[in-house]
Amino acid sequence: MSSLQILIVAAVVVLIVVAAVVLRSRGRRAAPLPPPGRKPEVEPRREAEPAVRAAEGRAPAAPAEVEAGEAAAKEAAAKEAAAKEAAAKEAAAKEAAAKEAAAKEAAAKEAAAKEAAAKEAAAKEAAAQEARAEKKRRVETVRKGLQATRGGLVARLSRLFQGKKELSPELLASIEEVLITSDVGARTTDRLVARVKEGLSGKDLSDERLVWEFLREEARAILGLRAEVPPMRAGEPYVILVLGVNGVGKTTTIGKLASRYKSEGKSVLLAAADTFRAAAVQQLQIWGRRVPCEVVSGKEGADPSSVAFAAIERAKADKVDVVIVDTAGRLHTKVPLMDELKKIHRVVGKAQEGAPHEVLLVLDANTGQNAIQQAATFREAVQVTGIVLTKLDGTAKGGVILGICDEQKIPVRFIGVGEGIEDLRPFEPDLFVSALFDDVDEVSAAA
Ligand SMILES: Nc1nc2c(ncn2[C@@H]2O[C@H](COP(=O)(O)OP(=O)(O)OP(=O)(O)O)[C@@H](O)[C@H]2O)c(=O)[nH]1
Ligand SMILES: [Mg+2]
Repeated sequence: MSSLQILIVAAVVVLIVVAAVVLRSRGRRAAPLPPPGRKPEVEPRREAEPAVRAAEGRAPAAPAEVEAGEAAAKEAAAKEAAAKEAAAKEAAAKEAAAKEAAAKEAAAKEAAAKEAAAKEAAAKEAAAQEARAEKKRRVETVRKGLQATRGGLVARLSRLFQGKKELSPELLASIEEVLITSDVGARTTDRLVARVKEGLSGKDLSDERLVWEFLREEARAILGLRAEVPPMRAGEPYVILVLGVNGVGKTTTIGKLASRYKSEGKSVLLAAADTFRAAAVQQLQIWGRRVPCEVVSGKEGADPSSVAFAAIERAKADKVDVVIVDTAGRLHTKVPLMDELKKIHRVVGKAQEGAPHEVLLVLDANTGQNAIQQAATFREAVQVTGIVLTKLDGTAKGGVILGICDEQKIPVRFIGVGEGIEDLRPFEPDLFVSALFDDVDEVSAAA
């Protein structure tokens, strides 16, 4: 082949190649776009960076490709926004639910607190009612024991004041007479009459309540002496020495007292230091079996102090809580009773430091004025810490209690209102005054 022929063939080949390239690029450009809103059947190829396109020998992205990319980006952004919105909604719902739960919990707590408060208030009211009923029961019991005194002193005073308009000298004289004959005592009667004169003159006495309120307050002031008794100490016997003339009720009171301490869970030991009568020891032993508790006694005629000493020694060894020492009310020896009692007091103090912790003087309410005299005599011999006034159940002379407290300034610790084991009551001035002067209905209303 000639060189010309070769040249022509080469030119033709070049032309064919150029034509092919041009046709290819035109064909691509003419490719139809998918209808709007419809996804292209084939995911449009993500346009490469211009540099890449150049490297591939392709032209930069055409406007249609850019639009498709923008739409995809918008769609992604919309999706992202929707996801964010959904997340925010979910968070808000969660927060609302948490708030609701917290509110419910707070409401439940409030309701529970209200219920608890209501229950507490109901319990308090029930306790107050029970306390009122209990006070009424106790006042009624003491009242029964004071029936005779109410019928004597109180009823007579009541009759005096009935319908009286003013405090005349005659009325004052009658009040004086009632008080004296109820064994209130001359000095206390004088003081009371003076106070009545001071407190009630010029007042309308036909208002009975005024009169009773006045007398009640006076009685309360006289009887409100406080007993100074040392506290019981664990491991040491608490020693109570019981004194009084014969027949006043010492041994009976000791039995009742022992029963009281036992019911409080204390261990008790009785010392039969009345050694002058065999019967006295036996009587205490009967009480010992009834309570029950141990009784320490000596031989008939033994030294009462030695019996008391031995009893305290035993109590210390056995770790007994309370020792109660019975004594004689009358001696058949030449030793005066008061000397004997002083000796017992001394010896008891040697057996146990600080003993006797209480010295109880037993007085029989029936003996009236004599009881005041007895209190004075015993007080001179030994330091009496308290009084037990017995047999209040059978006397109209209960007014003696006012005289004893007012004149001797010894607090009343217990009152005896019967022979039974339960018939010893701690003396509560308020209760006593209510039982003496008030109507039971008034007591329960005021409690
Ligand atoms: N009604 C009544 N009787 C009582 C009361 N206290 C004691 N008595 C009775 O009084 C009497 C004498 O009581 P006692 O305990 O033996 O008196 P006491 O002081 O130990 O007598 P002596 O050992 O002889 O000094 C007994 O019949 C008791 O039952 C009481 O509060 N009311
Ligand atoms: Mg006795």
